[in-house]
Amino acid sequence: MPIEFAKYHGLGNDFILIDNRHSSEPVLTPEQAVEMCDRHFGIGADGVIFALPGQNGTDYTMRIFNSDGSEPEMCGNGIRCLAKFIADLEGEKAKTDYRIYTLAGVISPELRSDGQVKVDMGVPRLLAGEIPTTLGEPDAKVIDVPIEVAGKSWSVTCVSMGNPHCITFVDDVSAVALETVGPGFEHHPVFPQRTNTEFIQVIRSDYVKMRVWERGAGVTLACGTGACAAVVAGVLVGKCDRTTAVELPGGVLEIEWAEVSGRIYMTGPAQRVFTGCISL
Ligand code: ZDP
Repeated sequence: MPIEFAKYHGLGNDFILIDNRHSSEPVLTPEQAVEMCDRHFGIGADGVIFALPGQNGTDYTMRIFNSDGSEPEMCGNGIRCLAKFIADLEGEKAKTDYRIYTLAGVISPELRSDGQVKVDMGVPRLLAGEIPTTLGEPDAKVIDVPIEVAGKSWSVTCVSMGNPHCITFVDDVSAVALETVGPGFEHHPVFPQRTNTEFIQVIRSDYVKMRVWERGAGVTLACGTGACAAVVAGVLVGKCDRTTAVELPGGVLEIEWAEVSGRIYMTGPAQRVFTGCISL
């Protein structure tokens, strides 16, 4: 059966978007998503995102499969792409603000007139039991805790943006052997749901460089939830301002952790690359 799709990216974190408005179940299996994400035998992407009917009063539901077929709760760059995709599908009827139901709760992207998408990412979760990790007691925060990976001790801070993140500050991000150490973090027994891992180099308190090893996707050019988690970790350890720009290999995301509401706002681009039709 031929499946229509559109390819989008947010800072080079690329996704296949599927119009799934007619059904509340994804039209593809995780195995089919893996095939489509393959960069040599398929379309090529870091994940597949489905725009499904809304629930609980929301406009749409977002589901996503990673390139390995696993299903994350949330996806920051992906939800910016989803917002653009929906606006493109709706054409004249498009709105500027949407409420999207995700496995991490209701997330609200706003399409701004300058082409950027600003997303209310909700409130980060900091307790070990919520992340989840066994690096601390379930109701304690995990801030600057040592962990052994690839024969080295790293000091990590853990944050959930709906999906799990482990953040470590380094002197030089370009020196991190992501392919070697990434899997060691992702599959470490202290992370029962596995984890995304962000390596952060602080340039100034309001500007950091980040490289990421994503759960289920490996090295990617950007990670929206990861950039949010990194700024939260930076504030917690006293290295970052509440408004900090995060430079990723694919470009820059603006992150703000609002003091009063505790909500995180992420602003960045999302772009359509091409549309197509594939037979599986
Ligand atoms: O949590 C996970 O398994 C991630 N791989 C999901 C994707 C996160 C993403 N890169 C982001 O921008 O937040 C899409």
